[in-house]
This record gives sequence, structure tokens and C-alpha cells, in this order.
Amino acid sequence: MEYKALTNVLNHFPIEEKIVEIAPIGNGHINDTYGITVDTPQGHERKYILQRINDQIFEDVETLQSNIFAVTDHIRQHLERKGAADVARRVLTFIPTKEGKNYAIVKDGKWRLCYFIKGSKSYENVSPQLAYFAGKAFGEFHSMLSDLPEGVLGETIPNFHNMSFRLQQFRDAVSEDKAGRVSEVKDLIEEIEQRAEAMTLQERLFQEGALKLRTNHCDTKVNNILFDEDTDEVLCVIDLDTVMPGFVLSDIGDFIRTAVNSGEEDDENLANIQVDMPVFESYIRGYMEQAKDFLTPVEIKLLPYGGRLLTYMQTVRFLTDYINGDTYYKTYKPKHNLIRTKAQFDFLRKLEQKQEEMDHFMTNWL
Ligand code: ADP
Ligand code: GN1
Ligand code: MG
Repeated sequence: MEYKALTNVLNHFPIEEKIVEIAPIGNGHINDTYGITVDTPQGHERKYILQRINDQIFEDVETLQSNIFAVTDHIRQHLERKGAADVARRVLTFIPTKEGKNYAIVKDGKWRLCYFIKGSKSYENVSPQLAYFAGKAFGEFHSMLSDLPEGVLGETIPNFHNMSFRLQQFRDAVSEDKAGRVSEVKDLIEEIEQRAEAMTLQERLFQEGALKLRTNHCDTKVNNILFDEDTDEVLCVIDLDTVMPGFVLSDIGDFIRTAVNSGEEDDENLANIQVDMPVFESYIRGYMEQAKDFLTPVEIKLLPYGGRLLTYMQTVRFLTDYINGDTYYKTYKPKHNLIRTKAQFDFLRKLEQKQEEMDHFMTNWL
């Protein structure tokens, strides 16, 4: 987007400093993110993050932004109560508009602004040491959100991680075949259907009362964690658009899907895609240090299943989008959603081969 248009957006926020640079940031598939560098009157540089919220996907931006303010306030209170150091870097701080609203409505969209967390970085791939820190961070995130009163958070995308619903969308896409791509992906469709029964276990367990709803992040890709540039410790969890009631497997699962895969989400060279067991084990160790007291044995046992489930869900979602003619995810090359589908499916098969080893690892906590 043009510099001039972005400065117009910034005019809605109480920023008086001189803008030095505006640059796109990150690899998100949904929102548009920019880093804004300004000069303070004291001659220091300061940075903000400006994001255009994708309101095709997040239809209720009011609820979305109210969730994000509620979650960040709640975490800030927890950190202050326990006397944590450096609170400004441990939770995102969003800046209301000049009119006191929690996002700005501008001609070409809906925008929010927060402070850039200084001395932070995010990774696309992690070492076992970073995975251990990440596990602890998500354990702490879940534990801090566990006393958020029921009803505070709205569902920003209904049925977001409901596998039965995602399969329904997939089947609808197949029967409509809007983009004429179904014949090309017949084999993949068949392989997805073969796993459908096993992959809707979570919804069945919930109906039987064996799984409970918890507040979840629902997008725990590895690049949604900020690490300290110098010490590599986790500062905070970001990208809070999808924080909502859900199952704990979602958050463990999406980290496994991204961080335990030594290849890329859209890797065309399937030989790069391997299950990194040391990363898996370190992450689970870090997570369980924080979470062993509040997880039920059913949840603990199912954590590796969560990795397969979220990988399967992502495969189904990418393929659905491919079949629909690429209307949901940003794509950067021809057949990008099909390439993503194949890479995710390959990782799923490789996770399936490690099922026994992963399940055995969980017996440390059972
Ligand atoms: P997207 O929806 O595009 O994934 P994110 O909110 O995850 O958007 O931001 C994209 C990237 O921008 C992150 O992976 C991180 O590197 C960087 N980033 C986002 N917010 C901040 C922040 N407050 N401070 C520092 N870096 C940030
Ligand atoms: C999207 O915004 P981003 O890139 O962090 C998507 C997630 C998917 C992910 C796949 C709102 O996340 O659900 O898991 O892409 N977000 C939404 O990489 O659909
Ligand atoms: Mg992100």
C-alpha cells in the first residue's frame, strides 16, 4: 500500500512523532502488517505495528478488537500482580484512536496500532532450546487466561477449529467444484476422507463430556511468538485475532504442525519435511512444566493427536481454498494452496509414523 495512504491511516491515532520509515512485516496469510519507525522529540527511534484487519474474514471487527483489548488487559494484570519484570515487553499494548475507539475505520479498511516490542524477534523454525521456551510460554498463556470470566470473549470466527465443520466446508467445495479443480485432486480428496472419522474425535469427546472448553489462542504458529533478541527467552505471544473458547489440542497442535516440521509450510521439496523429535520433546517438556496441574489425563494423552489433527485440519483448509479458487488465504505463486496442501499432507503422514513414539513420550506425565 502507498506511503501516503498509510500516513492517512496513522492520522487517526495519537502519534505526534515524525515518521522515518514504513515497511511491510511478516508472513501472515490474512492481515496486512507494517512496521512504522518514528523519531521521538528526544531523538530516539521508536517503532509501532500497524495492521489492516481482514474484514472479509473477520466480519465482526468490533468483537475481535474488544477480545484483543480484554485479553491483553487480563494478561497485563496477571503479570503486574506477580511482579513480573519488563511488563511492557511481555504483553502487546494496543493504542486507541484519537476518538478513543479500539480500531480505526478508514476509507480502505479497518486498522489497529500497537507498540513494536523492542529487542524482539520471531522465527520460522526453532531449535529444541527455543521450543522449550515456547512450550513454557504457551503453558503460561493458557494458565493466565484460565480465569478470564466466561462470556468476556466472543467467537471471532464461529467453528474456527471445529473439524466436523471444516469437513463440511470441504465437502461443499468438492460438490460445487466452482473452479473446476476437483478432478485434479481426486487422490487427495480420497485420502482426506479416509481419515475423517478419526479426526473428528475431539468433537465426539466434547459431546460425551470428556473434553472441556478452555481459552485458546487458536493460531500458535511458531512465528506468533516473540523471543528476546539477546537471550532467546520468550517475551510474549502475539497475533491474538483468534483467541476464543476451544480445545487445548488446538494450541499444542498448531505449534507441532509448524515448529516440529523441519521444512516449510509450503515446501515443494518434500525431503525437507521431517519430524523433529527433539523439538517436539522440548516443547512438550516446557509446556507440561506449566500445564501439568490443570490438564486432564485425557488432554495429556491426546497432545500428540493434536499435532496430527491441526496438520490434517490445515491440509483440509488449504485444499478447500484451492478447490474454491483461492478466495481465503493470500497466495504468492500459481497453485500455492495446492503446494501447501501437499506439504501439509506429507507432514501428516510423517507424524502418523511417529505416533507410537510420541504417545510413549507422554507417559512421562500419565
Ligand atoms: P499476521 O496476521 O500477518 O501473521 P502478526 O500479528 O503475526 O500478523 O505479525 C506479523 C509479524 O510481525 C510477526 O511474526 C512478528 O515478527 C512481527 N510483529 C508483530 N507484532 C509485533 C510487535 N508488537 N512487536 C514486534 N514485532 C511484531
Ligand atoms: C492463518 O494470519 P496467520 O497467517 O497467522 C490462519 C490460521 C492458519 C494459518 C496457516 C484467521 O494465520 O488459521 O492456521 O494461516 N488464520 C485465520 O498458516 O484463518
Ligand atoms: Mg502471525
